[in-house]
Amino acid sequence: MVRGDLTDQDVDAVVNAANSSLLGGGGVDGAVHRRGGPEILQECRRLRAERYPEGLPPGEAVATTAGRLPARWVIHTVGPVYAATVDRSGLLASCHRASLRVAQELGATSVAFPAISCGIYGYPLHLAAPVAIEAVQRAGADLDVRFVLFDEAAFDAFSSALAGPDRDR
Ligand code: AR6
Repeated sequence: MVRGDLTDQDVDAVVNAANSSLLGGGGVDGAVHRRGGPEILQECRRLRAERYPEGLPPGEAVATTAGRLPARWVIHTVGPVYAATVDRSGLLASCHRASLRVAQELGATSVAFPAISCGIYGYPLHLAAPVAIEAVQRAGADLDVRFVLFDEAAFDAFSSALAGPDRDR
């Protein structure tokens, strides 16, 4: 659990909170493409043409080079857009599981996640944090996993979720 910028992380793989188009956007996705450079977009375009003509579905993950980032790979995943009336936590958990699976296939030993869906996609931090943490814990992957939280609110929510529901007793 660290507070910081995903694009600074010196890990094998960083997970990007992308959208189905894989062609960039705002938030962490914008930062990844801006700092990683055009090589990432080039591979994303190829993935769209060859494997995902309709886009990457929410809950799935796919890797590209990390271009000029310190990491070796970017694992792009698409989180769910939050909706108060529909439980999309299964998709959010799936993003984490799928990203870890891709990381292991690549041979990565360390992975950094942002707070997927907690920005533009509107997922409340206190709901997303336990889902994300439990998904990673349950995956039981033999990897060094780090959550990189951009602001204090996100860091606090993820820290509380890691401490668990019994922390105040
Ligand atoms: N490092 C770490 N975390 C960051 C950074 C950064 N550089 N920048 C933002 N965050 P978001 P989403 C935090 O909106 O909700 C894009 O347009 C941010 O404060 O990046 O999954 C995509 O293309 C928040 O806590 O992702 C999609 O269209 C968290 O990262 C859409 O946004 C996620 O916020 C995806 O929305």
